[in-house]
Amino acid sequence: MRPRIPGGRTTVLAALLSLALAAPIAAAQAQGAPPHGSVAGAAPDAERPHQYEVTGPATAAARTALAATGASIDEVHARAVVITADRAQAAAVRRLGHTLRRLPDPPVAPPAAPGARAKDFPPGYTGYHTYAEATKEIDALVAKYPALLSKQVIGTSHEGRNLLALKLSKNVSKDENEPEVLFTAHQHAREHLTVEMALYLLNELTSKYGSDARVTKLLDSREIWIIPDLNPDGGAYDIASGNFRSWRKNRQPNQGTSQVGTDLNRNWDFKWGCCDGSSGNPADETYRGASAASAPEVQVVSKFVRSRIVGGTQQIKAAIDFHTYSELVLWPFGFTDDDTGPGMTQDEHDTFATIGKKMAATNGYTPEQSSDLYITDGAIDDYLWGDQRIFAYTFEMYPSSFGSGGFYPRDSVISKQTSRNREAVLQLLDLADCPYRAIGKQNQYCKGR
Ligand code: 0X9
Ligand code: CA
Ligand code: ZN
Repeated sequence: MRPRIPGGRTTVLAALLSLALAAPIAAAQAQGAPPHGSVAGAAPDAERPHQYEVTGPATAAARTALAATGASIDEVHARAVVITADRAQAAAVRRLGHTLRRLPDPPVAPPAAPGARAKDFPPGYTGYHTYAEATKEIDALVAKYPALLSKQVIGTSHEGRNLLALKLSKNVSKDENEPEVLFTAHQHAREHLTVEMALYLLNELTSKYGSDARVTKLLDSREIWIIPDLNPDGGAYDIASGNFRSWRKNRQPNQGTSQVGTDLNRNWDFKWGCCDGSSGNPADETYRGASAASAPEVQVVSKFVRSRIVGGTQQIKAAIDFHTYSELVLWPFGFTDDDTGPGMTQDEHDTFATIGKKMAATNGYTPEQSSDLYITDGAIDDYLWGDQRIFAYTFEMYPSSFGSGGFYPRDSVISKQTSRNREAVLQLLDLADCPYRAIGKQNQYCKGR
């Protein structure tokens, strides 16, 4: 059967959670998180959702039922979860019989002038890259390492921002017959740390080529794709008012309603909307969109992934999609509780689990099948595996809980929390020539490569 969330971790987190709940502000500050609470004069944002600690749900089935209210589940504990919900979703969760406790909002900056658009992250967060800053940094890296790094515009977001794919390899301008690996980030607008993860990888893998033996060998023998920002519109919207908006979805309007946005990680074209793992209500955090791949951002990236089928063979062998938060390494499937079944043999499951645990041993995250948390349908990792047979993982980055900053940890953590995943990334790159090597079955599955 599926592994349960290890008791040790849940116990520690439960203790942490109750500590933070007893004195949220003090606990948060003790751990280096930003001060919470509103600054006098800050404009209240009636629309913005809030985080709640919900006591009650103790099984994946109970959490899936809770997710059906349209709230997003941000943390999972043995007998409680943390959710993000608007007023209606919070009421629906209460109707399920659970007890809700509201958590402090992310920090509020002094109000911007009416109508003014914030150009940068607020104080304490300026180390995060806005879309414009990330673009500038990427262009500078491409100019500095033209033989190793190339940039393609693979399409545009709903609001017209460029969606980029960066390729890293020796002889980068040639399509060589080398195993390819894909790293994606920032499907969810408020998960800004994931863009920093992508930028860290771009910097690390270019600047260490020729001096670090492992990096050199991997760039010599792999083709690495990095899509650093799947949801630039959502990211910009999340910071535009000068206060964080806790926004999750993209910024695509929905017909017949004023409710904006699709949850990109419920919009992928594999078992889309199949299994109560997403919402059909445009008002919800986990709205799956009008149809599979209806979000332009998902369409563009799906098309890019399919473009890597060369001579009938998908060149991309492995992938990580970066999210925050909870410090987890997740693997498919998310749409079903079953470990194995159609589309997932025992050997495939064992390969996923073995590599997932190996990576988690390097960064201290908790490894598990994604449906151990709750059911999700239309998520990217299910698509990449189910449709393209790519060994695709989801990483939920720092922190482990809202007490350490939740979706909004300060910029001082960026360096430590991105480099923390270096070893896991290098291991996946190394295994990309034959993931089945992780379970000793390379001769059975990868002969003649
Ligand atoms: O709900 C999600 O999309 C992810 N959590 S987040 O807080 N970043 O929104 C978890 C997805 C888990 N399911 C799969 N990876 N399939
Ligand atoms: Ca190459
Ligand atoms: Zn996410």
